[in-house]
Amino acid sequence: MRCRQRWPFSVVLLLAVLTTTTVAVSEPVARSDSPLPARETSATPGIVDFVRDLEMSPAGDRILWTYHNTGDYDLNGEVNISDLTPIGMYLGQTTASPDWTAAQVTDGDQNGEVNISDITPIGANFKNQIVGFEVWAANVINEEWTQIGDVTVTELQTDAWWPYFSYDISTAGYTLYRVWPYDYSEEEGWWSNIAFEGHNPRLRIVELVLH
Ligand SMILES: [Ca+2]
Ligand SMILES: [Ca+2]
Repeated sequence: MRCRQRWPFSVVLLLAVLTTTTVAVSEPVARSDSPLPARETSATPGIVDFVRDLEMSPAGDRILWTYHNTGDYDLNGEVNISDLTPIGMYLGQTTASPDWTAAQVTDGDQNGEVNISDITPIGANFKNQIVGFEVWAANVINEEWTQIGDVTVTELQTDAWWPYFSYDISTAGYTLYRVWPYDYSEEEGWWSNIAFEGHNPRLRIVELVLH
């Protein structure tokens, strides 16, 4: 009797990506209304999802922000074919699952479940990259900003409700902070919001990481 051959799940996912999704690369955009220095931008590769939730710790010794690069399910900074693996790993997980904190990054279409439809964001964001973030600081918003450091995706932290970055500013000596994402070709994304003492846009990272 002849047995029907079963294909590995990863192969099925790969075929699904190649046949059902359209590859689209976003063009980076720089802010034109910012007092920060302007930069040249060009097309490809794409860098997306600027930081909206930069915040300072209550002690004033750290700035923190979450990581968002839709389709980068394995959190290595780039959306590519390897991001199919986490879909297989977390397939069927929902918001009710005990390990949803780990699985939720793979819910790329944000419908509350990891399933086959989460392949589509991989195709839609294919090759989008975030290699790291420059950290810039100033004392007055409209005066000169200075780059004081750099944080790479390899420093991503995963011990909270969502992957995040943390940068030590305890000896920096400034009052205002922003971060600026960049990719392999040093294309830049958008400036983040400004973090300063006493003003945190969401406090969600601080609440859940530091407490
Ligand atoms: Ca990836
Ligand atoms: Ca989903």
